[in-house]
Amino acid sequence: MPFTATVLTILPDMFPGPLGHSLAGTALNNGVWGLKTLDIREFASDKHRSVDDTPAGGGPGMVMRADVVGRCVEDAIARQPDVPVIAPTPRGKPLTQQRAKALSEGSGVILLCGRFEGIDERVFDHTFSNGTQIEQVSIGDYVLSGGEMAAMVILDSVVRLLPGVMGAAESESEESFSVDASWDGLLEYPHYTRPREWEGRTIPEVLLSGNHARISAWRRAQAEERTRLWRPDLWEAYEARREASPKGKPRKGRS
Ligand code: 6GU
Repeated sequence: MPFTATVLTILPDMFPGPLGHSLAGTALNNGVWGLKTLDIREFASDKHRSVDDTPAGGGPGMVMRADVVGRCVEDAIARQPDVPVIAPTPRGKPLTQQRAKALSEGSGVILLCGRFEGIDERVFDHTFSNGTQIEQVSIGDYVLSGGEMAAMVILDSVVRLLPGVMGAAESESEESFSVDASWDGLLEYPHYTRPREWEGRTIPEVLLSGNHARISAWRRAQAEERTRLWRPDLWEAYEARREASPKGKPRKGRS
């Protein structure tokens, strides 16, 4: 059975959306991974199929009902009892490359997408029938109008790591935030291709030298320099790891 994502949403037509294109889309069409949606509205019980109601205590907007969302999550868990349930939300634990990698090594994920002001808090306090508690994950410190686009971002980061999705084996291992041990925590080095000259700018000579040892050393130096200048937070963590392990090869994992 391939990696299977089940997205719980009141907007199932948003999927696969961008995930139906390019790398992820090809892999989806080839059965390398599977995508299902569950329409939360199908779990409503009244004739108007309400999924939301006014907030207790007053205030703006609407809140998704615990009973409706709870039934939908239970239904998804019954089909996939062994996968994590993740709710995309700006208050969640930040998504990292490590988390994406861990998810890609599992059998799938259930993504619970909220809309309106949010989901009744009791859904997050609840332990579901198989012992699962919902994990909250954020893709960054800004607010989206619903969890769907964040769910797509999470899935894109996971799907590209599945075996057989990326072309060249090494195209992942040297890039920014790769989990590869020695490049871990560095930004990507710069890339160039034809033409050799564009708008008066040439390709760095070393890349045309054919000297692979020199090229590797140059790329490493560029990656380190960019990280130091552009992401001092990552550079500090990288240096701390390098300090703790010999030969300038940081250990796997980051602080
Ligand atoms: Cl993961 N979800 C939503 N709805 N908004 C967000 C987010 C996630 N991350 C940042 N903003």
